Amino acid sequence: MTATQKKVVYRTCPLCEATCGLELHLEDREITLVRGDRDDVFSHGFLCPKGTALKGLEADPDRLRAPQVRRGDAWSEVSWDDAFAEVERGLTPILEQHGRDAVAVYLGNPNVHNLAGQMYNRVLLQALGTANIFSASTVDQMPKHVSSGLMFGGALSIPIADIDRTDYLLMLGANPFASNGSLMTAPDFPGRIRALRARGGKLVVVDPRRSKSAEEADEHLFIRPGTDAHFLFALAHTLFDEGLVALGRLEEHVNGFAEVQQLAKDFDPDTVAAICGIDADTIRRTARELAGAPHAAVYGRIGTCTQEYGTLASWLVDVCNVLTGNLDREGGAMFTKPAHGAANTGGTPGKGRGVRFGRRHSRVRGLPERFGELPVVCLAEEIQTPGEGQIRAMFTIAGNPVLSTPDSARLDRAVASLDFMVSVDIYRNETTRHANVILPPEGVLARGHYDIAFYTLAIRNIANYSPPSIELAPGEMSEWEILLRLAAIASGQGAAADPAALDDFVVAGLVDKAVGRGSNVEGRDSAELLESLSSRRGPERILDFMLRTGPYGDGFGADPDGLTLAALEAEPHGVDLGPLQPRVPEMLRTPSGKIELAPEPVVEDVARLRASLDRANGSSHVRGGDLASERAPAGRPALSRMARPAASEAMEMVLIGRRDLRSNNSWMHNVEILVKGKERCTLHLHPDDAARIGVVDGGQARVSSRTGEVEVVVEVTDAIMPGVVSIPHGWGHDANGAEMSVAARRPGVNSNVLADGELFDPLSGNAVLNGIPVRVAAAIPA
Ligand SMILES: Nc1nc2c(c(=O)[nH]1)N[C@H]1C(S)=C(S)[C@@H](COP(=O)(O)OP(=O)(O)OC[C@H]3O[C@@H](n4cnc5c(=O)[nH]c(N)nc54)[C@H](O)[C@@H]3O)O[C@H]1N2
Ligand SMILES: Nc1nc2c(c(=O)[nH]1)N[C@H]1C(S)=C(S)[C@@H](COP(=O)(O)OP(=O)(O)OC[C@H]3O[C@@H](n4cnc5c(=O)[nH]c(N)nc54)[C@H](O)[C@@H]3O)O[C@H]1N2
Ligand code: SF4
Ligand SMILES: [Mo]
Repeated sequence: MTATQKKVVYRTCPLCEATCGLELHLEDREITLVRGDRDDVFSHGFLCPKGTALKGLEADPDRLRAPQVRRGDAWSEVSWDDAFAEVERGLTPILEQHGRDAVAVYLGNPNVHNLAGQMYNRVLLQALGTANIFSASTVDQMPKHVSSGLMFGGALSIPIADIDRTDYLLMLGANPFASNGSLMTAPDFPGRIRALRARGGKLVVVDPRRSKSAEEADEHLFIRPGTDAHFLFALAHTLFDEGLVALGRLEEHVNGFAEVQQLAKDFDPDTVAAICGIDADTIRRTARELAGAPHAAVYGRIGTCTQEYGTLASWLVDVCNVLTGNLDREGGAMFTKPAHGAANTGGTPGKGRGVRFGRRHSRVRGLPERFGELPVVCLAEEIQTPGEGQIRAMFTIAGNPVLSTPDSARLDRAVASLDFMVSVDIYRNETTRHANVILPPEGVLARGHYDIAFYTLAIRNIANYSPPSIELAPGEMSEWEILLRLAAIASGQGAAADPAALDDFVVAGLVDKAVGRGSNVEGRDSAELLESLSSRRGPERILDFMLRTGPYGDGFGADPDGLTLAALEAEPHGVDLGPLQPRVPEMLRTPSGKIELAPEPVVEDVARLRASLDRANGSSHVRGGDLASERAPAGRPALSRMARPAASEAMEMVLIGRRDLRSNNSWMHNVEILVKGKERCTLHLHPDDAARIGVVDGGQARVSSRTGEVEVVVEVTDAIMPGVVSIPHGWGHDANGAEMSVAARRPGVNSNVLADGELFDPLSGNAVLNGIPVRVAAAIPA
């Protein structure tokens, strides 16, 4: 018998955007202890309960460890070769008979948390050649990509609030005390907020709920769901009205200033107050404080994106940053310069092609693509509507759309009706139970990690690579290899093709492109560069290449002190490349070389927002029944739905979501230590509303919308606005055929059966998940 191998390793936590450094104590393949890595250059020892739960996740007996094939309702474990052969058998005839678009892909959130997804999904997408690409982005941040693309010329040119140096943070629709931050990578967000306040700064939170972040703030403004754009426009109006606009050094870099001034005229605080529920004096004072603070930043997240005016709100966040001179300024909202490079660090500095939209449209509803993908609100109809181009097969990669996306009862039926489905996933859950083949990747410990996505959106320039902590177990396959083998099948090379050859091909393509133009290896010999990468394979080889050609890279010898993957391997606690630096105009990639403050598609959509002013003013006395009969048109839920019925009737309300510190969208509810204790999937209901409906704390309410109905446990709390209810998403683990035994014991309900696929932000195609019209009643016991 060999002795137990004990070791301590340092890894970046892959579970959320905060990128905390973990210190893991291992015995052989098992995690025995998780601690925050005190020497991590970014997180300095911070971790949250999910980080600790990595131990339970790795050990979870329900986590799939071998490929699964379904015949009817029966699942069996098969070898990798058999699994890929099954994929080839299922996929090939569909591609041959019905064409490339007959196969859809849905990419879920964990893809942005691992190297395989970041680097190899596009290889699979290219091999498939389908127009039917969907992802969690259109139930999340797509509006921010659209507004940033239009304003700055790149989907990922997203301004990041410089919270370590700001004096005033206006935060809308985010609850980093639960989420640990998003589109703003800042490990120990809570500590950074406390530091902001300790140095005399102010945090203002705008949210229909008094969230934990709101409790920790200097000021909390309750806002009616879906009215952030109105509120932000009223701030801009006040800035203009009171002569508080000061672009500073941005002046020469901005187009469209006069147009924004003109647009803001209609949104005076007195008009807007009635709509957003924040009084006019408070709006004016907030604008003055924002303008008066030496350094200030406006930051909006999920609550401002997943709503009816998601793109307008996302745009206005940055309009306010520009108008107060805080964009691209220390302590304001700045652009990260990531070590692995980005679209805005390559090519010609200061100018670019900008973004182009709507090259394709969805078949059934005609919704335009954004950045190569279609809105996920279209997925079910594209599966269910017969005709040329109908989706008959689907890949889901690290996604659980049956819980995560709107009208999920319908989507569940649609997915069940597919001719063939393949899931790359670690669980058999509500979505993957419908697959014919599930291909589970290796555990977290057996893979290398580097946060490509989140070091692009971080409050400092950070680079930190975690090598695999253990070898692949016998029978395990790494996710990048799975993706390449699927790509080989999709491109007709067959199930037995060698993924190594495809990997070589991918890298050679990247190198060729870089030597072609606009990089620190321009004009160099491709073969020489490939040779110096040749000791590595898979994601590590590509990462090394990216780092070396990135803005701090060694340029393959051009700068011997520059970054390489080897240099990062020598720094297990990461490398801190410093605070964010001003980057305008160098980072701009708009055709004009300017910040486009009033991009045309946005200006057009302002008309819709302006129309809502009249609608709201005309309908502020709407009674309960009126809204039930008024079927909201696409992209446009009715604005004012706070009407009150008599006691114990169904009440018209609006539904929003929330996150809990111990959850991770839908997929970590199978880890015991995260779900034990009090019920978390509850309906938050204001005491006044509870009294009207006739339901008490701990009772059951029935919540229904146009698309579905749930019965849910009520938590009466004055932390939520009257007229608004909240249910967290990612629950509803009672599906037949799923294999998540812990989650099934506390299933909760799926709030997305209530989310209406007809409601979306037209500019981005993003789903409306906050501000859904619902009726709430006491559930009558059966
Ligand atoms: N009502 C409402 N709905 C929402 C939201 C909301 O706020 N309200 N939020 C939305 C947001 S922001 C998001 S990002 C989406 C998330 O939507 P999805 O990405 O569709 O859902 P997740 O719950 O993140 O599911 C992740 C899947 O990946 C699997 N997985 C985990 N790790 C790995 C891995 O390493 N490799 C592979 N291959 N699979 C893995 C899990 O088992 C799970 O099946 O939900 C959205 N839905
Ligand atoms: N613990 C935990 N952490 C997570 C996740 C998780 O599921 N659990 N998911 C991760 C993912 S994928 C993401 S995208 C991020 C999201 O990170 P955040 O954006 O911080 O998400 P939430 O914590 O849901 O906070 C959103 C807030 O918006 C409020 N809100 C709802 N509607 C509106 C509105 O119309 N206007 C305004 N102003 N506010 C509104 C809600 O009440 C809520 O407090 O979190 C990530 N981190
Ligand atoms: S905050 Fe996010 S990155 Fe940090 S330990 Fe928790 S889950 Fe991991
Ligand atoms: Mo997300």
